[in-house]
Amino acid sequence: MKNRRLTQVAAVVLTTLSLVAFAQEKKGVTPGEANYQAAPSPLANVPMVQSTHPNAPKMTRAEFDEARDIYFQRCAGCHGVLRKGATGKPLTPDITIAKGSEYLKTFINYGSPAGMPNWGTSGDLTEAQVDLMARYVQQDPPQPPEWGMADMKSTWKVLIKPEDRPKKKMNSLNISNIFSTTLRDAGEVALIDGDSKQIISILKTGYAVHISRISASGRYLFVIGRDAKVNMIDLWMEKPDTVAEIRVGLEARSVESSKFKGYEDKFVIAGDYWPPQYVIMKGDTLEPLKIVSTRGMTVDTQEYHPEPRVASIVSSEYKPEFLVNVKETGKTMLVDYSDINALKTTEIGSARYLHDGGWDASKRYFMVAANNSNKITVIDAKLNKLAAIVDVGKTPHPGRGANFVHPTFGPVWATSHLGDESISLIGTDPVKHKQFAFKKVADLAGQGGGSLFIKSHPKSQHLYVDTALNPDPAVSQSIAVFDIKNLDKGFTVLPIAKWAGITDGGAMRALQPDFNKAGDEVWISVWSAKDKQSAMVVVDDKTLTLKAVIKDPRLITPTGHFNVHNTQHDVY
Ligand code: DHE
Repeated sequence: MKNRRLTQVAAVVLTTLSLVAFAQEKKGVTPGEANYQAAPSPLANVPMVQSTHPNAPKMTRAEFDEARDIYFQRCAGCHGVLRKGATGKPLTPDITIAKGSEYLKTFINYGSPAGMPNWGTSGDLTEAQVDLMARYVQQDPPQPPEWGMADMKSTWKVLIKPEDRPKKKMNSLNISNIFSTTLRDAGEVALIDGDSKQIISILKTGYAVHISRISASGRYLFVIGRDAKVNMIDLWMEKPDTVAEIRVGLEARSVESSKFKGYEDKFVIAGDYWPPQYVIMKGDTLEPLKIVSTRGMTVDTQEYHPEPRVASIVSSEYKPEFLVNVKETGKTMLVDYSDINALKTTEIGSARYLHDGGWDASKRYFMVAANNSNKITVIDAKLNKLAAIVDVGKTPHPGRGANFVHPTFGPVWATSHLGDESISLIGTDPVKHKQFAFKKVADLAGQGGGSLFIKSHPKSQHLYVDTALNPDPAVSQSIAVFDIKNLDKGFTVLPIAKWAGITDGGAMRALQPDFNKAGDEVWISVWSAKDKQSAMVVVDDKTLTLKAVIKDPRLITPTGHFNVHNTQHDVY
């Protein structure tokens, strides 16, 4: 008892002494002021976030939750759920704490020509949110939950059973010339009639819907949201609508259906960013059948990676196989679905950070960007082999790329780049142009870096290149067009955003040229901010003049748009 008393007395003496010392040290600070400064903080009962890194800046729980929401909506796609990096740099605390808040705030605010958007100066994030994000990326990355069969089945709905669907097409639409148009921030797709340029319908889909793909039969449209929600839309219905839906994960980018002869429309596959896995589903109902994890060793250092995200997926016409491209491990998995209960997978290692890609004109070779490795890898889908790895420009981003016949090099496949203005051409004819096959045969100089998509068409003599993420509005709002027969002449610039006649579009971006079925029109999105007017601009491919502008208040943040015929048959 006596000791306790003594300790209490000592504590009082010490506190008084320290207050006096504090008062002496801070000349002129009266005890009243000192008390005031010592007032209890309102934060005392605010749940704080405690990182395992002592130097991580403090965050309240509410700040952490707000920042986490922004991170998963805006940043995870490039930097990964666990912030291990991919198209974007790794943002793990060992790196970010060393950089410090001021450096991170500047980077988030201004972005970089290598593809990091200027989140602050573009108005996407407020100053306070930039500060929040700079502190967030210095905390331990939260690990989201897994998403297994039970979770999938809890979200799986067959809204119209196959047996209750139309036995023949019930509308008078020319469905092969419909454009499935992503309305990114609205979580919808607009089905636009390619002939009349009228909006047929607007369908609710997943959040920040990413891409559309078409079944082998051309009847079903599959759309996947960044939230991994897949909608299966029946284009034969009187009014095309969703007949089945499912959430295959917490985050995703890719979906495809089986196209090999005898397996048309039999299976659908979707690839997740989180959890890192792909899912094979029944082709007519989206019933989940097989979940396969992509966690594993990286192709280069053979070290384990906890979050190898599934990037592009294509369907082989040579074999009953899906080509599943895994970003962080740098592997293309050729998944043989002929026996769903005995999946055979050929694993082809190439280069890390596989992203988007497309077939060459023969549809035998899959050309896929290993974007952060500045390479295009070529997968031979007939021999299940790596045909080549080709060094190209900085951060290639082809979308599905563009095929055309070059006057000298014969059939080539082209990619543009996020990180520089070059457009790389790769020879793709190992028979009649053997010396050029799977080598970079030329670099064209485009308008600038920040390019996302490039496109041509067998019936066109033009090559269209966007530069949607270029920091210069004159470049990001226009499209460069090359004459394939006269590439040395350079490019013509089409002022797409200007043609749209939008004055208050804010930071508009001309995005993703996509041909119509006939190959005589090119559709381009004018992607404005969510609260600004956007548009679809249609260019006459023969004259390179404006043919139509589609403006409608329902067209909110249109980004990717996919012509049914060209997507179904991989025409690009
Ligand atoms: Fe995409 C394709 C991933 C940002 C529009 N995008 C793809 C594919 C992947 C991917 C893996 C290939 C799918 C396939 O072929 O199966 N995209 C990512 C990202 O990780 C990234 C960089 C960041 C993110 O947060 O998602 C990203 N993508 C964007 C955008 O900001 C774009 C421009 C606008 C939007 O809608 O989000 C965008 N991505 C597209 C489009 C395609 C695409 C239009 C399909 C191109 C095609 O021609 O097939």
